Amino acid sequence: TPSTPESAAPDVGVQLFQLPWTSIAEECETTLGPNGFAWVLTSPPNEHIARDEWWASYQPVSYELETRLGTRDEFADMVARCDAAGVDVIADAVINHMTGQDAPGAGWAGTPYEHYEYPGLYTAGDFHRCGLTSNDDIQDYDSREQVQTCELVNLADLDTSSETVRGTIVAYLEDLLSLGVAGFRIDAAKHMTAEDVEAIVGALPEDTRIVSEVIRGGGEPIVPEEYAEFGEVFEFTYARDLAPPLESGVFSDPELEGDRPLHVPAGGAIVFVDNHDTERGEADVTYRDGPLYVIANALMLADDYGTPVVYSGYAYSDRDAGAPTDADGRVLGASCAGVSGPVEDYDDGDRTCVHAWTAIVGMLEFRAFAGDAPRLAGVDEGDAYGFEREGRGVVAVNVGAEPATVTIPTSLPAGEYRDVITGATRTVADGRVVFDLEPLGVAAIHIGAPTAGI
Ligand code: LAG
Ligand code: CA
Repeated sequence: TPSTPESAAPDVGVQLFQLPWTSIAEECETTLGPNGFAWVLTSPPNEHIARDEWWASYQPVSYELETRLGTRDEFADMVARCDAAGVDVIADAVINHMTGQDAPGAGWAGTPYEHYEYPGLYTAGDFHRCGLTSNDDIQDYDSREQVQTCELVNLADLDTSSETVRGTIVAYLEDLLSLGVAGFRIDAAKHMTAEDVEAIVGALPEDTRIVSEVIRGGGEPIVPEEYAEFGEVFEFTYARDLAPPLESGVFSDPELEGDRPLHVPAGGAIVFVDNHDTERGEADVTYRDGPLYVIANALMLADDYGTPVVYSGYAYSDRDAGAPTDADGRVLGASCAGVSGPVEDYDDGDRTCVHAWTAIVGMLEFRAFAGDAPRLAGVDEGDAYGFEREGRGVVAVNVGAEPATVTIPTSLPAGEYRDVITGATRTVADGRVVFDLEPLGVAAIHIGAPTAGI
């Protein structure tokens, strides 16, 4: 029996989209901590406009920590409980803009506002009014100036070059840090200059984790690399590369030596199969694809590139529909206990609970044992494909509708291993492992789960 190596430090995150703070705290204790998730990305924690659509969260009214996902006290309690469960909290920081409402109104917590007036926080002079387009909206993504100083879908664009604006944003982020959050997703980072974002996050403690959302756009002048200088960035290219082979059955290995083309260096890359925007947009494989989505996640979690974040949201047929609420508009809590995989038919509002799926949890275990072992050249046999993480584990997938077999050479010691996906026994012999795979099946073995030597 091979000796069990030290597990790698957990690195995988999960985006719990529009899940209330009390439920995230529960998930940290029951599912995320025990299964080795390292961090959770929450939806924005600050006061937003009072509307039913999920995207109300992306229209800040104030920096009071009162939202339909929970109160300040609930947020603080969540951070403490997740921390105790070994799970860091990363908050979604919406700092590029305020609301996009032309009419005056009051926020979720009752704070009055106008499009360019936020009493006690910002006044008209704190906003860019770019004057470059007819309505001040961004129209041309090839124009750096428009993207960074005009308005993203009418959202009042903060002048993040201003010292007073920066100071107000820093005070908000410091407040969240005082409650124990580990860091921030910087929403719409592309719409602020890298210099502005760097100045803001540079005012925070050194160990604050920063993940900038900079959607890579072909030929656009603003690139994620600019923001990788002072933190991590979401690498959108990764998800774009994942889906086509799942649909065609034709796999090819990524660049296995050095940096991947059109990807930021691995150390600063956050990768994902989809997120709340791409599942409503460019993503070809989402929760709706059930087993194929499991395969996409398994390949990401098995990979040696970047830090994965699993996405866990809710089913919807209307892209604007918010998560289910009570009569007062508070988002209902939900538990993922007992959810073991995707289902065929979701009702609108059902939580997908991807982070609780057996296959995802199994791949977290695989990943912990794979550590920093390099990914080796893969084998593509018909609709099946698989690869080894050198000496640590082997993963295989079948994207076809028929059973398939793939034989992968491996340096894992001969013996029998527990498949972390199905629980079946898989045999390594003569320097190879033969995986018999169900239609749309996944299998993975690792050096930490031998059941017998041969
Ligand atoms: C993001 N990252 O850069 C978020 O991940 C993304 O979800 C946000 O868009 C966007 N940037 C602003 O933070 C979401 C929705 C939009 C929504 C926007 C503001 O995808 O649909 O726009 O949040 O709430 C909505 C309407 C627009 C309208 C705008 C202003 O769809 O038609 O112009 O609100 O009222
Ligand atoms: Ca801006």
